[in-house]
Amino acid sequence: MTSQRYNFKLIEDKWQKNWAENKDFECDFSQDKPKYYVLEMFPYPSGRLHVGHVRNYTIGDVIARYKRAKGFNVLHPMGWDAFGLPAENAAIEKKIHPLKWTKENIAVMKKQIQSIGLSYNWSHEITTCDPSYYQHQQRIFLEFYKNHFITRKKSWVNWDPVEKTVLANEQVINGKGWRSGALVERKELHQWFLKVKDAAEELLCGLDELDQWPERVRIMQKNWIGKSTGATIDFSICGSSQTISIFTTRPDTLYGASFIGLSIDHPLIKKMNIHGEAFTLFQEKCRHLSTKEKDLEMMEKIGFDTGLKVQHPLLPERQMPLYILNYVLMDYASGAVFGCPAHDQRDHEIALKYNLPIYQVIQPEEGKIDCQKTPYEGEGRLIHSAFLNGLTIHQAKEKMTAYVQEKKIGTETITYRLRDWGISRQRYWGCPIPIIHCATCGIVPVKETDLPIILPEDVDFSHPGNPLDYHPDWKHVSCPTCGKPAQRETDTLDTFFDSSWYYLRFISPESDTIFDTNKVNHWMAVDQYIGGIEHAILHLLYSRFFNRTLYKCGFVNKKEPFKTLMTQGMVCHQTYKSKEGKWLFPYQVTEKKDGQTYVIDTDDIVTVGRSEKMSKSKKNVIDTDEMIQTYGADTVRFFMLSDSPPERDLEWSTSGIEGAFRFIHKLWNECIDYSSQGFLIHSLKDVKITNPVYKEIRQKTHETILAVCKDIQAYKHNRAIAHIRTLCNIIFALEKTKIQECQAVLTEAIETILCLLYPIIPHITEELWEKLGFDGALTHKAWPIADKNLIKKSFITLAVQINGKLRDTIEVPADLLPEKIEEKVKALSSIEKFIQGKPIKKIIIIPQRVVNIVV
Ligand code: ANZ
Ligand code: ZN
Repeated sequence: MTSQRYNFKLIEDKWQKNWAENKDFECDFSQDKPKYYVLEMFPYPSGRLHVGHVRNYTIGDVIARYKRAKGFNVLHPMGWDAFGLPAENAAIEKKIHPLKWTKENIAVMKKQIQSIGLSYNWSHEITTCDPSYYQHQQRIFLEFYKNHFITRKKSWVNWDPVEKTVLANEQVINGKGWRSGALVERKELHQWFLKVKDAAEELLCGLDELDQWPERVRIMQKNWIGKSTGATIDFSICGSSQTISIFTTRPDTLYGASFIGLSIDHPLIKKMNIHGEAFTLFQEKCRHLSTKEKDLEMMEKIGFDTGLKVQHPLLPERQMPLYILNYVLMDYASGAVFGCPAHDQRDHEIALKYNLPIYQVIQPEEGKIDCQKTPYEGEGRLIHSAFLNGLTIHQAKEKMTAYVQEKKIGTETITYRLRDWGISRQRYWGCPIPIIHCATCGIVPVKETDLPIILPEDVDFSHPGNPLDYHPDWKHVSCPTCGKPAQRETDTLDTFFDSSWYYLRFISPESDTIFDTNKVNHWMAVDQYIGGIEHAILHLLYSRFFNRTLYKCGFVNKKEPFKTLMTQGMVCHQTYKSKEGKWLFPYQVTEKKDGQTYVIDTDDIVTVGRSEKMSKSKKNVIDTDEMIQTYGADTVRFFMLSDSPPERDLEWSTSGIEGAFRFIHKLWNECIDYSSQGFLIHSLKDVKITNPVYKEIRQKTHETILAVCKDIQAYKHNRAIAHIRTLCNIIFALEKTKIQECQAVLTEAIETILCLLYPIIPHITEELWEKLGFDGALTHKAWPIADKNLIKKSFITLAVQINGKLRDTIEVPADLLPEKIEEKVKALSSIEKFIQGKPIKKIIIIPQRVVNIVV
């Protein structure tokens, strides 16, 4: 009976073909079913699917299949985030054209995805490097530009002088270019920006509405937006009419100011016309400043004394030196600070280094401190601060802010850490920016009718710098306004731009406008978005900004794009090291009976390290293709979902996957056994169940339906699986007889098990469904409904007291509401007897235990 063996290859192949041929997962734009849009973050086509992808998509697939069975019209699309640097690197290193490299990778990864049996609407597939996608992105760019959401301004970038290119922060390693090794320079370039900063407040407030997002993500976004309230105070330079505006979150410490610091990029510095070797040296040091915030925090704080003095606004006798400081950023607040070394770490470092006075102005409530040695940044009360003395920090902030406003030397100010989003990349493999630069007319947007601006394919990567710049004719065009020779913008768009609106394009990828507004308004917002926590800030914030901006331009009718968000945990694996201290792949080692782990080839002992996030550098990775080849997609899916809830890390282990494999085998064998012994499918309609054993099985079956529903909706897939396994164990252990009653109850249980397991392991359940002779395809079967009458409610017994004396007991459902309990207690005849018509003063309920009536 070889055909009865569990051959997952044949089965998985068969059903994947079947679903595709029947177009089982295509959704229509019908209004009669409620809509459900489930989306997993689309992948970058790097070449191979990572285990993390598989987990992400499997979680999404369970939700999509479950929602379909629940009667929803489900949109579940997949596509490719296909522009970006790796393709360009491949072009340079392997001499493959980025387009070819990308297309080949997509083909490989699509096959991998299909082998997992994911229920995608493949007719909605999009690829961001395709003109059919990016031409609409160019339309969005023009809309945003027209409505002043995009601007061009100068900004500092990391410049690799050898490669003649701008580097992303990640490409700067220890201050050097990652490929050339050249010392990175700061360079000011004209760049395109999305004005995210203007939306800071609404992006912050909008977080309150996202109550179905993980709290952790909302906090991360809040911190990133970084709202600070403080004051901007004007300081004047001694012997000059020049003033410097300074933002501070600590106006309470104004009497503690001992120096003033400017950013190296502050416009005043140019005016000062400083010369000399020392200044050149200082400038040189600043030239290699990182634009990374973490680096700025860690680096040595240095300053340059301009020799100028600044007047303290409240103390006529205090004139403070004016320094240029390497930790003051031009793009935060006004690019200037007043140094208060007693209460700020960075300022303290500077004061010690340049021997500047340290004035303590905050005193902790208790204990002694010495601010000359270490700065004090904690709570306390004001000292040495005239009218502020004795106040708390909070009170003093308010009082000082009011004071400077009244004296007209300052104002209350709110600032945000959030910066405008630089979207220009000096790169080839990205969406061309639809702008033309004309010597006469300036910046001229490309005419809508001239779109798309297609990326040329014939480019040369042998030259350093941006290939679009060196292309012989691509950038040379005539100005759309005056007709004179002009040049195309050769910067391309940051790939975060591509992924900030793909969820909208997915809805109507066929549309020849940006999107079909009717459909977009029907399907948005995304009901369930699933992805990695690494996107908690940038991608999610940019997408929120994009959607809100499209809303303002009248393109969509909802402000927030993602209603519910789930961030899945990492996939982890133990690490292995050889005796030489080299990392080993899991497939190179084996654990023997003695509990030790050995290298398979040499029998050398292996050091087993702790489980960590899978990463190529530590070789603790497993190949998903190989797993699917060995165990089948259903087993991989089952294991990934059963080990831990989606939000938690998943510990990959051979024993875990083998356990999953055994369960699936068992399920197969039990079902096949059942049908091959001539057991029939029996409807429960014609059978009366009297045997208590079978009654209990029915009850368990219906309880399982209810529990699994609850667990899937709460994203506790692991718990749902545990419930189904419990039911399976009961059924598998049952002595199966041909009594009608037994067969009918078993039929119901098996039918239910297959339905409940279907979203998790769809191939084998479809096959068994067909083999056992159930009606139709499981894919089209509605989700089972639990018969509430069959579910035993749990009851509890409460003691009933009158004025503290036990008078009776009462049995009530465990979840009965307090007011219902009161009603029931009042109706007890025993109680009436004791109360004898006296008015009840109050009823005290001690949950799960006592009801006390006070008369
Ligand atoms: C005086 C002071 C006294 C400050 C003190 C702190 C402690 P957050 O909270 O992040 O908004 N600052 C202002 N502009 C800056 C710039 N462009 N680059 C670097 N630092 C800047 O930080 C606000 C504080 O950072 C401000 O408050 C200012 O220093 C500094 F005991 O002013 B403070
Ligand atoms: Zn012109």
